[in-house]
Amino acid sequence: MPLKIIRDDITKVPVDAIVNAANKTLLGGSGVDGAIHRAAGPALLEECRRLGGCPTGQAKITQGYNLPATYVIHTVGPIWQGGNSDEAEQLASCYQNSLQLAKTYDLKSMAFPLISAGAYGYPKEQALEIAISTINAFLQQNPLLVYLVLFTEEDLILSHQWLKP
Ligand code: AR6
Repeated sequence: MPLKIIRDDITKVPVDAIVNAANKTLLGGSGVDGAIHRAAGPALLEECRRLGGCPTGQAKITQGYNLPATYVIHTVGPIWQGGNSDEAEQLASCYQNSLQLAKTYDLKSMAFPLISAGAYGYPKEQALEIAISTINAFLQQNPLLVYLVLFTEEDLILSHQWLKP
């Protein structure tokens, strides 16, 4: 099944797992991370404290608590530094490791935000390209319903332009 690109608030999406664009501490932050912690409630932070952080490009799973999603997969995107510091490989690893975790947990559906494309400054077109190509490569081998959830109309339009042949 091909990737579905939608505009929504990821905290409202009823899937088996939503992915959080976290930082290495896994202790919360602004952007989508803040929104997920607010919607999930304080028990999420309690569980995150026990995880001991997460390296860039890796992913860890928790319960979803008050979210409609059953689980949250926390991944840490790279901070954009101009493009010559392995940012593309690290960003692709975020998607791959999150998808792999979903497979390990036998999940049927999951939703990603556009990792690194906010506070971490990754250029949106390039972030979109990596998200779409990495997820679609995985979906050629694995049955899973995957949403890429964009937060603004502008990002959705950008994704349509990018998807044009
Ligand atoms: N639903 C879907 N997408 C959202 C939502 C939402 N509710 N809120 C924001 N976005 P960012 P990063 C989009 O900054 O760049 C945090 O402080 C947003 O428009 O959330 O990976 C962490 O703790 C953008 O396209 O994540 C880290 O310190 C995308 O989510 C740092 O920010 C990612 O923006 C991570 O930065």
